[in-house]
Amino acid sequence: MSNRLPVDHFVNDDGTDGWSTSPGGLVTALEPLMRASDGAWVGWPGVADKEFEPFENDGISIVPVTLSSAELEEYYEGFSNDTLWPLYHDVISPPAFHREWWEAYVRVNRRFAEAAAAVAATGATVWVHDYQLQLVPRMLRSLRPDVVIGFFNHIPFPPYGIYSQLPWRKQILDGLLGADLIGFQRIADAGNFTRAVRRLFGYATRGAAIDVVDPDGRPRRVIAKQFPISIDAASFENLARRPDIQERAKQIREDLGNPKTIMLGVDRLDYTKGIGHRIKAYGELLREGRLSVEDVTLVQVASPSRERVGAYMALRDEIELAVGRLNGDYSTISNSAISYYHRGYPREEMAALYLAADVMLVTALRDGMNLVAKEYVAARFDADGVLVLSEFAGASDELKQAILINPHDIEGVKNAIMQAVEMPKRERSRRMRALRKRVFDNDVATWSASFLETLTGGAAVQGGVPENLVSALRELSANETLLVALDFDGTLAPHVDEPDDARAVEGAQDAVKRLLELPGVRVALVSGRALVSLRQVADPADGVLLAGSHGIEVQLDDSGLEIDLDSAELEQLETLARVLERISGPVAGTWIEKKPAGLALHTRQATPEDGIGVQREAKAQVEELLPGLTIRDGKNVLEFSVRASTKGDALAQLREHTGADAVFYAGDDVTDEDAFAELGPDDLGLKIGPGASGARFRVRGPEEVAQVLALLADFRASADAHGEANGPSAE
Ligand code: GDG
Repeated sequence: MSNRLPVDHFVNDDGTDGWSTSPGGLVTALEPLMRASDGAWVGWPGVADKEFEPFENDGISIVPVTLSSAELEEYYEGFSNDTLWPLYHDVISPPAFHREWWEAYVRVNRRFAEAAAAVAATGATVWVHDYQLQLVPRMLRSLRPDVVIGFFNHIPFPPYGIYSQLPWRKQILDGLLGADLIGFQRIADAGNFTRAVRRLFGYATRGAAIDVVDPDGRPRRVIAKQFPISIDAASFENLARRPDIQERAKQIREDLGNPKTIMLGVDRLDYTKGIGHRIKAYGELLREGRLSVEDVTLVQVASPSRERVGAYMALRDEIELAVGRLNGDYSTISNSAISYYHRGYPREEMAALYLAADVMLVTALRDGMNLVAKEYVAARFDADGVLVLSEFAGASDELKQAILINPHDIEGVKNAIMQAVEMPKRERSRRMRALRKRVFDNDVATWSASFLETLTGGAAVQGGVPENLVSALRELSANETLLVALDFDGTLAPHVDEPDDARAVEGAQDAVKRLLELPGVRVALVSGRALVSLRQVADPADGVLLAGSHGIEVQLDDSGLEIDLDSAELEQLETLARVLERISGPVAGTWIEKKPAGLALHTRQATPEDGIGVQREAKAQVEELLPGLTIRDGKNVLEFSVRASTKGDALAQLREHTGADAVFYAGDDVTDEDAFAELGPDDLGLKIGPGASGARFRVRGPEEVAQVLALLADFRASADAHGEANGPSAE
């Protein structure tokens, strides 16, 4: 989730809506992952007052959130960009506090949270981005306690003395603490955040861990730490290596009159970027004769930004006045002091500019990271060029071989510029090589992987079977009798829209067959599916034990099975049916399905708003009329059941029935957590995919489960052959 979607809207010639992908670093980093995990991106499409239906773009579901033009003014231009932005950037410009802006911020954050709650699968991982959405984690957690929530703050987090000016300082912190993991650019930002939490909430913190208490009174651990963002370095280098881009870089140098030194600044026109400080230092060097326009020129790209916010209008006037003065004082007919461009350029032109520039000036007064600095480094495959970098940009924590400056110290900036202009080639390339190593070692893919690994336990992101799991399987296989209990959908079979279409992957089918034939091994399927539906995918005649409907229906042989509800349960079922029919009846796209001991309310074909509304209403009424009834959240479905049972209950029953010495359990769903909780130290739990889990091991998907089961069968077979397991065959 981010304020802006990674797509731009346009209108086709025939009046229909069209979408183009904006190729930002975030999209590049997350695209493969989102595609692989059936991901959705929730955000605002960039046009006010227009509603768009969710759609697919390049394999990613796009879920547009609507903003009115009044909300755009109050939530986005107002609270986000004229309250939070200046406050979080050291109050370089005074923040404005308006209660109506805050109210709009709350309202819009709630809309985002609801949109995510409506589309996230059970146990999904939701990654919320940036300061516009700081209330979303808490709101989302209360709507969907099952999802795992990460938050990343792209801008700095200010010291307490500044942060505490915010009239809504407690609400914002509380909003963020709804997340499981809160990521910052710098270690200093994470420290500022943790200190603010201690001051305002008194929670205990140890290192990155904060022990919070949720509104329901339950303790929970939140992690707050730094994850410095980066760029897709390889793709930037590839761009710079293109012959047409190199040709263009040469052309730029020629058009500027082939000066000895070209200096470059590339920034959004923002008061945090220190553009004025840069121009001032350069102007003084020209005035003092330390530099001359015959030898040196400055190219400044200032891309238009937030042009309806007063402080940005004033900044533009100020910068353009300074540029005009400098050119008036020092430019000649053949040499300009500054070439200033107030417009955006395509990425290709940016790469050519980076290649053409001998010195890159990044003089931000405060900047979360500053990706321009990293892009410059990535583009310089020739290991040339000098980076002058502000200490107040997050990038300076990593890019130590740049010439680091304090932009407020104008004399210091001037000396740094002179050092850059005069730096010998050998030193330039030594520094640039070190900078490049850093940027390529820590690119945006590493960044997102390490964030997600911390959030979800991570192995989910990689393929294959981890080494420590292999040895645990070997150990497990040596037990005398073994129960292999498996969830079906998402574990043996990939998730599909129609349950009837689900099939276990081939390797898993083979491995299960082998396990069934091995002495001392029992195999069970433990599923949320009703038993009838489970029988479609596994045959009890083959010896598979079945536990359906989260353990309400357990089949331990190949005879038929009916479950008998007692009269109290039947009465509850009747009430439940009445309530659900009343709520779902009038709403198109919702329907009720009969379950062995309850009912399921489906909202898959309703609009997201209707779906959320119907679910919320149903939950509230059922909780009131039938307190204690089991309710399960699924993707676009709510399941109510009059008999309380969990997969944990099912597993306990199966363990007792088989008398197994050890249990292997694998599952991907939140409901599988009840089963993991049943496992003892000699058992082995395997979580499939991302999401918080009590399982000891984790793999990516059904293909990996197949490999794991095959390994287990191999170990077991060879243990039998060597008489290590004293199973029935050995007796
Ligand atoms: C925020 C934080 C943090 C700029 N002009 C043009 C253009 N750009 C591209 C740059 C770069 C990006 O925009 C700017 O990123 P920065 O990191 O420099 O700064 P912010 O926009 O303030 O970003 C910042 C970042 O979030 C990520 O977390 O680093 O601290 O403030 O990629 O190349 N791109 C094109 N034409 C332009 O005219 N194509």
